[in-house]
This record gives sequence, C-alpha cells and structure tokens, in this order.
Amino acid sequence: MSKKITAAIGAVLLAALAACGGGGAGAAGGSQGDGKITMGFSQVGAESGWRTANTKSVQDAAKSAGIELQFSDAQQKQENQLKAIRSFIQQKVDVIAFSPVVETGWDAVLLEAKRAGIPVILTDRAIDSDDTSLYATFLGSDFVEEGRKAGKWLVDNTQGAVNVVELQGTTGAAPAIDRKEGFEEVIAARPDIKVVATQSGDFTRAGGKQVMEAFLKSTPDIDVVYAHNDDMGLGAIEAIKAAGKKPGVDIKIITVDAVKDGMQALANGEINFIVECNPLLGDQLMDLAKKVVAGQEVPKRVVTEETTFTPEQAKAALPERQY
Ligand code: GYE
Repeated sequence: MSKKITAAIGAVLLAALAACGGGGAGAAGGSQGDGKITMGFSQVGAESGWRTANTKSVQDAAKSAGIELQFSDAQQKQENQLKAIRSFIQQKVDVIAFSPVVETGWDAVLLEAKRAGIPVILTDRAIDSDDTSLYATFLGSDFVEEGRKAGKWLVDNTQGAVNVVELQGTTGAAPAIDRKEGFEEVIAARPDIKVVATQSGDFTRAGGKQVMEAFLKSTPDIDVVYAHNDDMGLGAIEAIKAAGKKPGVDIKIITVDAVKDGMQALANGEINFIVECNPLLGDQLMDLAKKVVAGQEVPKRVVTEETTFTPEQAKAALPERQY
C-alpha cells in the first residue's frame, strides 16, 4: 500500500474515532435533536461573592454561546452533586460540567458518565483521582500558587515573630487544601512565622465570623489572619471590630478572591493584601464545551490568569471591577 493511501485511511479512521469519542449520545446534534448543545452544570452552591460571580458568568456565557444550560445548585453538598450528575446522565445531555465541592469520591459517577458517552469538564475545582480519562479537561485557577502568593506577601512584609490564624475553606475542597499547602510552603522559610490556629469557616462570611470569634477568645496575640477567601475575611473583620480591635492595623488580614466587597475593604485599609482568583470562567467553559462535543482536542488543563492587590492597587482597580 502506498504511503499516501495509508495516510488517507489513517485520517479517515482518526476522524471516525473523534466523532465517536466526542460526545456519545449528544455529539450528533444535541439530545433534543435540534443541533443545540445541552450542558448539565452542577454548581457548588451560593456560599460566596466569588460563587455568585461565577454562576452569573456561566449563565451569561451559555446564553451568548447558544448553549442550553441545565443549572443545578448543590448547596455545598456532594450528595446533591452526585444526584444532579446522575440526572444529567439520564437526560442524555451533551456535556456535563461541574465544580466539585470536595476533591474525592467522584470515580463511580464519572465512570457512569463515561459509559454513557457523555464528556465531563471540570471547572473551578479539581478532583483527586488517578483516572484522568474520567474528564476531558480542567479549567480553573492554580490554588497552590495563590497560597504561595499570600505567603510571599507575609514573608516580605513582616519581621520577627508573627502569629497567624488561618480560616480554611470547605474541608476537603481543592482550594482549601491547595491554598493551605502553598502558603505553608513559602512561610517555611521564616520559622518565626507560626500558624497558631487553623479551622474551616466553610468559605462563608458567617463561618469566618464565628471561627474568628472563637480564635479571639482562645488564642492570645494574633498578628495576622490568613483567610482562604474574601467572605471569611469579611466575617473576621466583624469579629475583630466586635472585640474592640482594628482590622488591618491591630490584626493584619490576607485573603483570596478579590471580589468587590473584599476589594472595598482592602481599599479602606481593613484588609491588607488580596490574591486574585478569577470567577469569570463562563466564556472559556462554553468554548471548551463546544470543542469537546465536536470531538476536537482540548488541553487537559487550562489555567486562569490572576494577579494580586495592595490597597493602592485596589483603589485603582475598583471602578472597573466587574465582580
Ligand atoms: O475562592 C471561594 C468559593 O472554588 C475558587 O470557592 C473557588 C472558591 C472561592 O467559595 O470564595
């Protein structure tokens, strides 16, 4: 057989494979048979300003991409996400996207999606699984790097002994695990920086306030709060004020996200430093979904670009801030 013919047969085979692997049930024009892509999207919940902005971004982007969105809010419970994903599989959606509330416990349900030929896109948060064939791609931030940026600011902007209390995100969630890890990695260079108390505030304002109230009672000499998101930092501000101390001055505060309320507190001097985490993932998600459903190749990992903010930078950025 000539090389040309072999290559031609190879190309046809590849195209056929791509067509099969691309989207199973829905690849040939949507589950409704109307050519429209249907996406089942399981959101974590509505726990923070970040989440609200992320939900809006996904909904707006679906609309402008002409993708029909089946949106389901899991209220921060894995069991609700498992139910939602199983119902998407039953409905034979073309693609499933979800932001896993915790890292582990997804293999079984994702195998069901795989067997049904429905591609899965992870967005915002990652899963912890050895089987990377269970999802097409993961779109979201590098949370370890975010933790490192928070740690670096602390190392660069303090001297001598520093007592840190940490408000962790949801237990078992990728951003909580990774933001802790990145932070610890960097502050290890300064043995005089100590994390004297650490607890989950579940990424909510109420959680951050409650845990901070307890820390203020149980832990003397708190110099710094490291909160895994703005909302918990804002809750901590309330607790610090109620205890008669000045947030940002008596106790310094570092947070992650850079949503409007956080940026406002930063501009006011009540927060000292914010590491940005971008929630506007909608357009990229819809682009990836279209490609995956069409059987096109996509990168296995798409990392979001992010920056950091000092109070001056927050003042400058606030007027243009979208979320
Ligand atoms: O930082 C926090 C939200 O997964 C990146 O979840 C997201 C985090 C975000 O509740 O505010």
